[in-house]
Amino acid sequence: LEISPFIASLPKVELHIHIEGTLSPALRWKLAHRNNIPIPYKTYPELLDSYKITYNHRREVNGDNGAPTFLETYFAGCQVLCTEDDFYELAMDYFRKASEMNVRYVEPFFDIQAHTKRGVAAEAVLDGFLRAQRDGAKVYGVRSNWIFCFLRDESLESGLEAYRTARPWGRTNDGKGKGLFHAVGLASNEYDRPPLLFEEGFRLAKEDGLHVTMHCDVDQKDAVDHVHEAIFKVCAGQGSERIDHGLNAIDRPDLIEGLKERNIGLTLCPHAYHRRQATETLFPKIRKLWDEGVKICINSDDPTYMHNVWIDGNMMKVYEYCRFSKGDMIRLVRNAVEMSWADNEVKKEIL
Ligand code: ES4
Ligand code: ZN
Repeated sequence: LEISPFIASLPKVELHIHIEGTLSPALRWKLAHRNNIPIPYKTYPELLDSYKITYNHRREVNGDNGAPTFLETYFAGCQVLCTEDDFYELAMDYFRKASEMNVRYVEPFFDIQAHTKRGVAAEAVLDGFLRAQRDGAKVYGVRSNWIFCFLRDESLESGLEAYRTARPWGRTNDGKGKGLFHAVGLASNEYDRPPLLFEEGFRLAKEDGLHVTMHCDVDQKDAVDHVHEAIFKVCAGQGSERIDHGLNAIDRPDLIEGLKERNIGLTLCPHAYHRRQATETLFPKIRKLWDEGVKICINSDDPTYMHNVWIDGNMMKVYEYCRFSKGDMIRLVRNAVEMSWADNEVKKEIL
């Protein structure tokens, strides 16, 4: 699908993008050589070819054919990120790309445990992103508030330790934080890892005055149960403030009602689902959520690992396949502003 001038010029807000999922093959190649990190591709074209494959979320889908899963390829890409400058460059590359797409405001996720477990200092990750947060706004006019993600396939204890380490970079309600991140999320492999396992992490973050969101990815095992927990159970029944994906809510009226009643919005990533669902199956579901009055916005997830489809390509898909009007598309961006955790003064300035 070619990006239409209307979609290209529309001001945009991105609320569901993993910064590590924006690592371009070019930067990965450069950093691999700069940091002396071996990568399993002898030439740059071979590396490029590896991005054309659609990897499965679970090994069992094709039997164990030795192919890596999607998340294995994503974490393999992370290995070249070592120094503060690497994290700065990763984020600045993204902010440049965002400004080219008329993205005005972003809430990027970061997976600090993916880096500390390789021996990278937490300070390198956080200071690199902090510098990019400031320079991205100054140089490219893209403002950002970041989201610390717990890796849900690691232990709760590992997540809590990462949170304690990162906490001085958060916008905590003691007023002492550096203001990089203002929310926590939950990412990585959710197989048998329901949101409630991380309730203590969410509670700590809430006590610190941070916002809370969590992934409930599409068609995972127990998907509707995870959505139910995210709406009704996490943090003393207050639920989460947003859900990342959450498309399976469409299968149950009580979940649709819960989302509407509690004004919990879904950050959808259409192309991520379109990789495995037919057009005629997927887009009517998104259209139905919209018609039911569930608050949704359109995002890109891991664009460089998803055929290089960014937020503009994702918006183009729903514009075309959900038959949304131009007014609907503007409403989707307004939804993103409302769902965002920007300060009210910033919200007024975004569009
Ligand atoms: C992710 Cl596609 C996906 N699912 C879960 N966690 C993630 N982190 C980055 N991409
Ligand atoms: Zn995601």
